Amino acid sequence: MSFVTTELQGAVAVLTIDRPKALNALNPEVLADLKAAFEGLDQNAVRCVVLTGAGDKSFVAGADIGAMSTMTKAEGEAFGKQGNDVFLMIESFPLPVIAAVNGFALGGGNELAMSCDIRLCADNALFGQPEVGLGITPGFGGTQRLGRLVGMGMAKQLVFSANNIKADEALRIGLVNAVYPQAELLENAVKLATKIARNAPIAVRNCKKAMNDGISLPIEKAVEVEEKLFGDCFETHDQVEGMGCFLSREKPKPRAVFTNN
Ligand code: DAK
Repeated sequence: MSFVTTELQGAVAVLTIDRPKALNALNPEVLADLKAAFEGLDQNAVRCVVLTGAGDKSFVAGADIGAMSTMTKAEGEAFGKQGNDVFLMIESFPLPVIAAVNGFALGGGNELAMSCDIRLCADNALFGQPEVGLGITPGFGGTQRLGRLVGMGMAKQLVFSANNIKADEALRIGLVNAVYPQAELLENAVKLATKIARNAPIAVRNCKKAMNDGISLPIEKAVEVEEKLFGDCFETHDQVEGMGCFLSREKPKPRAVFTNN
């Protein structure tokens, strides 16, 4: 029995964190299953991933407070490392990952959503970093990714105050890209993923890598990263087919299998 299910919808994989009785809170087993679910995806067949939570109440209500409450310093550190390793793997996963935030995204839940490339949410979503109220700092990247996404002033306000924000405020500050009625969230996430999945796979992967790798570099170095990944697209099937079809006014033929040539 895994705490994460995988469902394929064409070239889109929908991964669902399935621990609804605990509002999908992250314990070491859930984190291990999440890692295994990503690692188990066939990257030749899947072109985009949607990550969501089971039930209609919660994406992820945070790291598991019960599990953390009895941890020693060493265990806490190991748990923090396990979470950070999984979230870094998702952030640098070759395929785009869309978080479909269907309710609570608190603490580790917000941090998980922030390790995805794109966040869409339901109108009942609630975001926040409540950790300082529990006597800890955000431990899965919250002190680092929130400021990068919404600016340091707003991130500090959210982290220091432990205030939760609703979907409309998350949209206003740029934490999410769109808000949908709860019942329409997943279909809209899959629709966007399907649109992404139809584009040239090498180009999409290289865009993600260029944007992720470049963000922490000075612009002179960042454009070098872009040049390299731009150059990598040439002589690939996608580039030859994409440009050839534009010139001959044909529709590019979708490729069933990803190959790096
Ligand atoms: N952990 C464990 N169980 C949780 C949980 C959580 N985070 N959130 C909810 N649950 C469980 C509840 O205990 C309850 O279980 P039962 O009592 O039924 O067995 C069940 O889910 C339903 O929850 P409620 O009955 O409380 O449901 P309500 O609708 O009344 O309230 C709520 C929903 C989300 C407002 C409430 O459950 C809540 O406040 N939950 C905690 C939210 C929270 O504080 N999340 C942040 C957790 S801290 C680090 C590594 C990681 C982190 C930090 C450091 N290092 C190692 C450095 C991350 C920290 C966090 O994420």
